[in-house]
Amino acid sequence: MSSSYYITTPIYYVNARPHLGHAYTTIVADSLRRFHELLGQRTWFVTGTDEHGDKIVQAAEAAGVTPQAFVDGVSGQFRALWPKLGIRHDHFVRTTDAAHKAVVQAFLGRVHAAGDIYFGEFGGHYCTGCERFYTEKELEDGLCPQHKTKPEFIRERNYFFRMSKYLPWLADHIRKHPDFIRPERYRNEVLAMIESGGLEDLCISRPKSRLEWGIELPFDRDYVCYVWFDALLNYISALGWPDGEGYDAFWPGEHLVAKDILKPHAVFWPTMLKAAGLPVYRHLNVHGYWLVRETKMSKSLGNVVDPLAVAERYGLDAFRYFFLRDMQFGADASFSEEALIARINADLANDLGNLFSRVLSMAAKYVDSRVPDVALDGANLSEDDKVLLELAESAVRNYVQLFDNVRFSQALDALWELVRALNKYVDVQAPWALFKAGNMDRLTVVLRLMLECMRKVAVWLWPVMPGTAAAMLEQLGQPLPASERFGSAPAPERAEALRWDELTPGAALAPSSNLFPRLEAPAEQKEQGEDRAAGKGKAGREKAGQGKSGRENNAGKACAASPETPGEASFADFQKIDLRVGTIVAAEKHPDADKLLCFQVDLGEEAPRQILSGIAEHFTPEELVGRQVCVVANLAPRKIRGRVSQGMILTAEHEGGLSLLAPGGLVPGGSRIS
Ligand code: ME8
Repeated sequence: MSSSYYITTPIYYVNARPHLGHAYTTIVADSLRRFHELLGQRTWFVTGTDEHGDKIVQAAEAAGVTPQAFVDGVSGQFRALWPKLGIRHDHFVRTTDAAHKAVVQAFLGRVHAAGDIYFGEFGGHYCTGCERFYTEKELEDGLCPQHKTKPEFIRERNYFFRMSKYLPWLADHIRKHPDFIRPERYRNEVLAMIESGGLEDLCISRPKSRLEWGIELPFDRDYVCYVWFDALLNYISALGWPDGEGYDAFWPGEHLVAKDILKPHAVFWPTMLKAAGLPVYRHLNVHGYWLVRETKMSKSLGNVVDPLAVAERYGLDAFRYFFLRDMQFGADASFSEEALIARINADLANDLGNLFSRVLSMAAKYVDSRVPDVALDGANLSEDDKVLLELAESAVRNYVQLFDNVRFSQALDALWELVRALNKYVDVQAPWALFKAGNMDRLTVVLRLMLECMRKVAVWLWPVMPGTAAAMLEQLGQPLPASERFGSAPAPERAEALRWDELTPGAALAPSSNLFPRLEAPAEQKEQGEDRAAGKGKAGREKAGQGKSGRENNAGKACAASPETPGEASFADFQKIDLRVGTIVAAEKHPDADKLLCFQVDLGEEAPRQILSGIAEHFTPEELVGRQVCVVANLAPRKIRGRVSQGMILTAEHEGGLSLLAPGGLVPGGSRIS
């Protein structure tokens, strides 16, 4: 592993405001940089704006301002957005910066002096949208394949870069370095592009008579540099090439782009570097498009999503998590609020949030919210504990390896294996039972082990969800250092993955946690959800049994199997039902349903549960607060009229109306009914 890590995003055109696609690339770059920082590497992260070329001139004209005023404005919007999305770049490069211009001219001078730039006449189909010439062969029905517009045929004298000279070397380099361009599908695409023989020398100038808004060629003042040749050089101008400290420390780095700009990054850029005698980048990481309603975002279709609005509505870290989890890196993915909400509820509220909430509430009850002072050595670990530790170690190892290979979705899934295993471990170890039995030795081991594993989860989530990770670590009594950087503390990945006694014994834990409250589904989904909850239709019933934890699964099956008139139940069937005594601590009418009451019921767990019951015709909410009731505690959660009900209150129907079942005398909340 190299001691330094340099990551870049494309520098974005300033002819449009930043949207969801730009936010994705930049958030991924930020996560990658944080991940490598966590591995103990020295990191550098550059993003910026691409401000020259025809497109910008046209956009400025349309806005009625000078190109400079125009680019200053939009570049400022990009720069202002990134911190709001939790992005911490080290340098923001602009192609109109004097330092960048000087680098472009120095680079052009070097390649020209080496004889790889020549003057010639050229006729081609020019697409303003792409800022490039197309050959006849590349057009589709005479139209630009990207923009579906008719390019203008232009014949003019220009400067050319001898790109074709370096193509055999490039093909060889790609073959010898399988992850130079990744994922593989793009590597194959580039090899096919080179092998097709369709690539020629690259026209790298525009006569000033046609375009003035660019960087002047150092060897001919009548020409400006082609926008792509200029833009690609940002990756080294940002490091102060040729003799800046940053260049020495961080080049070669790696790039992150979407598939739309594969060719300039996979063909133009490495051949440019080779011609100038510079090392090529380590990896080109290529992702697909975020689609909205199955199409690429575009202003004219009116489906452009504002990333800040999404982050403000659903929470920044949840949004970042969704981005990395829902896109298989390399393939296209569909963005929708429904998908975002489903992901937040399943992974963050149910799995992760619930884990923190349960364990911290138990720690509050049983160990006075202190990290138990107990060593996790072989002697006091049970078989279950050892299995959990092994699973945790392999989950973290897989996470690190997958993340490093830009397979973010699979990496997070690997980490979630640990989150899910922890939730299961709580169910199986039943700390409440250990407490009741006075088995504090075992209880402290169980709690400490879970807290240590939760710390692992928090640390490794930091690249993706920095704010949440900081909150989780704080809740675990291990606040991040004020600088909020892991980089300063060397954390070689294996040592980090294998260490288990990082928490400070006696450190104060948060008494409770509410990291990710469940979100409501949008209106149209709500209907479907209610149908499912009410068990209408086969699909609904089947879905009810698809809960993630074993507890939900069992309950789901019990639910689906419940016939109109109960037949004989085996003892094993009966044992599946978890009946408990609960105390109603709060009650209110459901705002949208006359017959429903919503209760908060204390079942001796970390927090009261919400349970809905259709008994509003028989009771007022006020008269029930403080009453004890019998509850089916392991019923799969159901959504009823927009609210989740986590259990069922048992009643007896009789001629006189309805009675609540209750124990004969006052008993502790959560007492088992058998
Ligand atoms: O191409 N899904 O700038 P650009 C995912 N200036 N990512 C998307 C996306 C989508 N729907 N839409 C845009 C340029 N992106 C040049 C780059 S680099 C030397 C010069 C992201 O503003 C993605 O990263 O058109 C894509 O490659 C980039 O924005 C294109 O940005």
